[in-house]
Amino acid sequence: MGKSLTRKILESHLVEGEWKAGGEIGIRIDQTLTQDATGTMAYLQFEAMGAASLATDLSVSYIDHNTLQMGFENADDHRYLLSVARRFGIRLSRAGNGICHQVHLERFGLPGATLLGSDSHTPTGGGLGMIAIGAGGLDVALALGGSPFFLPCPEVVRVALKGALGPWVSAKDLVLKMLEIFGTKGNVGRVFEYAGPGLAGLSVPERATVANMGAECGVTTSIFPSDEATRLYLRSQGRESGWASLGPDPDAEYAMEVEIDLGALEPLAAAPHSPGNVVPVRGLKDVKVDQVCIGSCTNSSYKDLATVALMLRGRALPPDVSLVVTPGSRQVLMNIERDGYLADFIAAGARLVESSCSFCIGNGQAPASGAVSLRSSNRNFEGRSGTADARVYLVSPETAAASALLGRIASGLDLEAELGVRPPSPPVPGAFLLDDGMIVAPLDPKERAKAVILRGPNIGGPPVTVPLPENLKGVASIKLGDKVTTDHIMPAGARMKYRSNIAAYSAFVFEGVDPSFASRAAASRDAGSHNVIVAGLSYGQGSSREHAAICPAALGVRAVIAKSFERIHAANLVNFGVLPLAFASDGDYAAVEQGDALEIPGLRAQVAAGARKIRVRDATKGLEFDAICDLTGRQRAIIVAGGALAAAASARAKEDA
Ligand code: MIC
Ligand code: SF4
Repeated sequence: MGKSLTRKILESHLVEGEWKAGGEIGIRIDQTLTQDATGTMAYLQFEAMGAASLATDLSVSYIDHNTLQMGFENADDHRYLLSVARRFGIRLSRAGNGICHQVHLERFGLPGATLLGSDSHTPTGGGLGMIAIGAGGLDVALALGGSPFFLPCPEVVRVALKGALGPWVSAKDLVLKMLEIFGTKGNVGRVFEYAGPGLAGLSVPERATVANMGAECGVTTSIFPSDEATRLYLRSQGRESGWASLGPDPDAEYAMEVEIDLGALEPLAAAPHSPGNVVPVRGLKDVKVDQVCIGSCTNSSYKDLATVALMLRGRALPPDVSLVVTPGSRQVLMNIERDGYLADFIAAGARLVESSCSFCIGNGQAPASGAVSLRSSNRNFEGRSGTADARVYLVSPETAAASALLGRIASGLDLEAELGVRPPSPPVPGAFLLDDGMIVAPLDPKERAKAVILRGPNIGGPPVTVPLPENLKGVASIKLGDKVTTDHIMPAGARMKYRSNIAAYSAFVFEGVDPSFASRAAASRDAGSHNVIVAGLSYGQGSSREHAAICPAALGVRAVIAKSFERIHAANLVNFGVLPLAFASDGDYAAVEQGDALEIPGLRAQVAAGARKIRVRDATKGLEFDAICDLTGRQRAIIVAGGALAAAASARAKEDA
């Protein structure tokens, strides 16, 4: 049997384990990326590891999430990141240069390479035929120092595309279809590998949209072959020499296969409050729209914005609709300016925000109370927009623009029927205007040692972890339902400025869910008790932010017992010494209540000995149940040591001895 493209790339990077579904493999990482909101912690940890230089081929630190500088904290972070980049030979993409995934696709992604990024949308690079995976900052820091990245050997799903997208239907509708088919849970450990004749009509930025939002299904990554479209894209970026033709063997074996007829797709939307809540746009016609935001790492390429500009050309927006446009990168902005599209936005009354994450992460542009906001981004979790009761729909740029013009949810088909607007097909430049002036090149190796790392008062220390307690004796400090996201655990938006300061950020754990959690947990920690989080299915969906593990750990959380976990968050919990345990039955979950006293006698010994079933005692209810500990030997050693930093330090100490 032949091999999938996923398998070929992973096997060519294999340093530990073997190709066997479910087993753990360790791979060599060629490239890394970080962004400011996860990067400061990643580099604080990299510093703490004491590595002198980088082991990767290329590492880029992006500043894109928090660029508003509503206080000194952001600026302190930016300055720290620049100084660290200088010290270690990392490239730095300055604030204003664009969103990490868009810029990485444009300037650095390479077919056949591996990329590890401290952001859950790192799989965007799969649009270029690379294995691009999101992880916590500590995993990226370890990869920077040359450690392999460990992941469960994936189950590869072949997604065969046939036909071509119809008018007013775009790549976003394809990935929304994938979300309709696969949902946002139950896909942990899978890779979506796209194939089939329908690929020919999809450009790299369109493929990147699909790979980007595969993250919402919870897959490890998504990947497209590297073909003629890839070559043309790299050529337009002046990087054709990086191209190689890559694809699966003709008789490649897959765990599962689905077929999608692109011609049968229609405009879709993810309704509030989950990307998996997919419905046809035609069913939403009566919904009045207050705000429309076009941008984010999902949909802010040149083609996306040129298409929207042509739809707006010569037209004005209704007075009660606010249209926000955030170009994905400075390159996109310069090129739409060169080609006249920027003028269309300005003339139509769109509001321009600098190239950054902006509205997508709730950093500005919060909708009015109860408002409907249509966004071209990838997440519509409740409250993420900055307005607790806003209703956010995720749509394609075409649907967003049509809705902005009509003032209610509408697809391009409706716009064509009502205003006679024809589907635009802007020519995509064969050669983009290129300018890397806002990417700071690494210093000459001789100069690096002289670079001073600059820390302002907002830069705290790396996380402090303590070994796993011998016995757990504590309390179920909070009981949660299904699909708790990392946005619930650690709010972003206005709170993001504390990302470099664990003590300050910890005060906001579960802020939007249970505002008294942090003080309650801190009090029980200070009284010498351990905190345990109890949750339902898919705990830790969404972002890669490791603060969702670090800050609860700082509040004394030693274990999370959930019905199931999302991949990145489970790995982050392990990295920070918090034990993820799974309920064996729904009944056990139902029995435990918030406030119950929980005990696990001999916890450390059981974890170290490889026990799969761990007996939990609910002293309040007077009952006992087995929770499942599905960790590898490597992960158990990390948990017992109190986290990956502690484990790496003790490994180094052994080497030195
Ligand atoms: C997000 O989209 O939620 C973020 C902000 O990009 C996160 C990273 C973070 O929390 O810093 C992600 O997706 O990983
Ligand atoms: Fe930034 Fe939004 Fe993309 Fe996250 S999903 S990287 S916040 S644009």
